[in-house]
Amino acid sequence: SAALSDSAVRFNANLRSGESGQNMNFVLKKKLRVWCHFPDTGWELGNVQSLSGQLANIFLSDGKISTVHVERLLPANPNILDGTDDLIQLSYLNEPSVLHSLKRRYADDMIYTKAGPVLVAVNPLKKVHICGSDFLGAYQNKTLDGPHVYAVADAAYSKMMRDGINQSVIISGESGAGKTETAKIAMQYLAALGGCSGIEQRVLHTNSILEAFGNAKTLRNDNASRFGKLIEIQFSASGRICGAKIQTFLLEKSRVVQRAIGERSYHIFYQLCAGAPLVLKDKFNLKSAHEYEYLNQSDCLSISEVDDAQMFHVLMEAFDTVRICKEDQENAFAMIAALLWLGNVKFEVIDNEKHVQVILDDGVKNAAKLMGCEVDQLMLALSTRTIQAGVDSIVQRLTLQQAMDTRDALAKSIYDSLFEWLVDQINISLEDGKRRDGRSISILDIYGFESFDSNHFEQFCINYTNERLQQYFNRHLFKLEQEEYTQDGIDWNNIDFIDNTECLNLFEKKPLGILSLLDEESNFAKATDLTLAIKLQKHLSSNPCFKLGMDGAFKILHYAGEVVYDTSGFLEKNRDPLYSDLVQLLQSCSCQLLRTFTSHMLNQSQRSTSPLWLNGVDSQKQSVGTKFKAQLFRLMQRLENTTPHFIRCIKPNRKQLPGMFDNDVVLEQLRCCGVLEVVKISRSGYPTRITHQQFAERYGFLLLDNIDFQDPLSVSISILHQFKILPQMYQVGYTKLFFRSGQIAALENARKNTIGRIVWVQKQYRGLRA
Ligand code: AOV
Ligand code: MG
Repeated sequence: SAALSDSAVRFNANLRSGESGQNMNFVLKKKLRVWCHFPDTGWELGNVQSLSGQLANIFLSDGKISTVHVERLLPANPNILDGTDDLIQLSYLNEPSVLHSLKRRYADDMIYTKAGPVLVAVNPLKKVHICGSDFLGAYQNKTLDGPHVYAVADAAYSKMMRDGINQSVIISGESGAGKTETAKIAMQYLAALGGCSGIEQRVLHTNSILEAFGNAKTLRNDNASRFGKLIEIQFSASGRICGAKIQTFLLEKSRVVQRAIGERSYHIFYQLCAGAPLVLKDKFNLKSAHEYEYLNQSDCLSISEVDDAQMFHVLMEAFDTVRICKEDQENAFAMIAALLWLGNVKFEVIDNEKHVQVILDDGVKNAAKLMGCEVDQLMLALSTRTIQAGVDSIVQRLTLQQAMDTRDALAKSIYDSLFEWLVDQINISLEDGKRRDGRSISILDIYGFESFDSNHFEQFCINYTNERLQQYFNRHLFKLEQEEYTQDGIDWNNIDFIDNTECLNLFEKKPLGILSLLDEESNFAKATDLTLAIKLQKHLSSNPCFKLGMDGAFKILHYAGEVVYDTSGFLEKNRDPLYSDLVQLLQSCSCQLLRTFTSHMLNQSQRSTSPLWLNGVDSQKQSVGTKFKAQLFRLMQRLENTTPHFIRCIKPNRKQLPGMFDNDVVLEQLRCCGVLEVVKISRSGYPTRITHQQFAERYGFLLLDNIDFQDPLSVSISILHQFKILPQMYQVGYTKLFFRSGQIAALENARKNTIGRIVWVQKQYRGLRA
């Protein structure tokens, strides 16, 4: 039957938005290739055989004939366009065609495809031979110019050198889509291009360090980044790498003490247990990973095909290359060991009110030794809390839950500080002391969009970051582009894109956005996760991106899909309390690193001049959500001062398997990130733009006729006429000329030849005189 299900109609309507009915009529009349949509099997390729009314007989590629309602058909591209390397070249731009192109290429290990100005990278999940020195050289010499991360890095570099403007490479995509690998490939190219002093090797090796301490196995990705990273690679005026600066964003510190079954904590814990040399093992009293509570609780200690011991050696080499001194390395490892032992600290209930004391065993003894404090001191800090009551202070014993939370809070804040301290040490090592201001290329690699069965405050922050980034992508590829056409008064039909402003408002609006409401609730001592859920429901139910879920959960309709968040733990994680007893403990430790951390913790909390400890907690501390939002705003501002280059990573399936291209999974990602719309806009758009003045200055001397007018616009028009640029290939705006792609090439060529001739004549002339 030709009856269409609701979803198919919606689906089709969605697809048709890019395709005029005219195209389809043409294809039907000429009996050309078409895509047929079948509810069970999806899109299939076929040829129109006959047509009667709204029903078409289609000869499918498997030899069968099927009768299909024309609503289920879309035009397919001629085979010559199969596997085209820029989607912009497709005659028909619809979802099945785009999918087909990507799939064809993917099957041949061609994982990169251009979508207008954006590079689409489909994760191969296996080694493909398209990187390495041969390819580096080929892109450098321009003997290869097909779509590649190298080509993007090359374009950024050339533009930086030519225009003197800082560039950025912005890599986005879901968790496991390949962002981090792509970022490394881009860095590799820049290192090859701008390297000579050896600093480029140091820059490259920072990846191994940051991944050991900031990446972990999740259910989505065996090497998932649990922090965001912006690395600014700095260049000298001659285009050589002279330094780098890394900025990181909100590390998921809860992972150190807790995570879902089947996931791991940070790689470094397992690497140290497996690979530490005997001296260190002795010194830290190290056992194997399964003996530590912090590691064995999630039923996952190893990653298939990863040798943690070997990775530890890679890490130590990276430390040496980046020039982190041995002492610092060992101090960092000692901290990791201290955290492992801290996780083994156990408590026993000692009275009817469920108050506890620490059991004196290996756990607390080793932890105290590695932290450089007395065992008694540590035991006391983990089982009691000092509370200020007027001028007096009262020491209160903790319950089991409170004591475990205190222990975990200590572990989390030590790890977080350790990570930041490491980033600081790396930055000190990569700093170019002589630099005033210069050119740079920044590469952004953040944690990708995540949706699990159960999502918490961490996913909330990660997905918020991705919304911000999507907004930046939209702004640059749609809004600014279209605004520029309109402002300059040229003919233009606006292209729709999925605007995510509403969703960002849901997060950011004051006072009625989630972050503000969360802060407000965090300030109530009596608030619970349930009162938070009720508050959100009360104020946000009118936002179309918000829905209340069951049992204190809420849903957000993200650009990349719907995610259900569990409010449990939101308040505590947002408050991220800093207990005065713990701060005092750390300050009294003989371990220098821990004392450094405390000053950092205190600084971070941005307290007023007089410390305000309420019930043993620093109440002046800025909430995690608010701090993170401010950080993101600063990031966006920094990116605004660069020329962005976008790479969209796509994961081909949800199983992390090579060679498996799941149409639905890919399509979903293409839709969410607006790749199709980007192609549409750049195809109908005018990617080259230049002011009348610049154009006249650059090409004016090519004019054959002597013209007596001087105004740039008239000069420009004469040039356009002389070179017979077709009127449909450009538009004249109030201040600029807008060209479709490929038009400037002919002019540039003429310019180069003419200059070549002039130089030749000058040489001859000089030769004659000499
Ligand atoms: P992500 O950065 O986008 O996820 P990764 O870059 O970590 O994803 O990629 C996930 C895995 O895919 C890697 O560990 C590799 O096994 C494989 N992979 C990715 N790109 C390539 C490539 N170009 N060639 C070969 N294998 C690749 V997350 O950090 O989870 O958002 O938070
Ligand atoms: Mg990553």
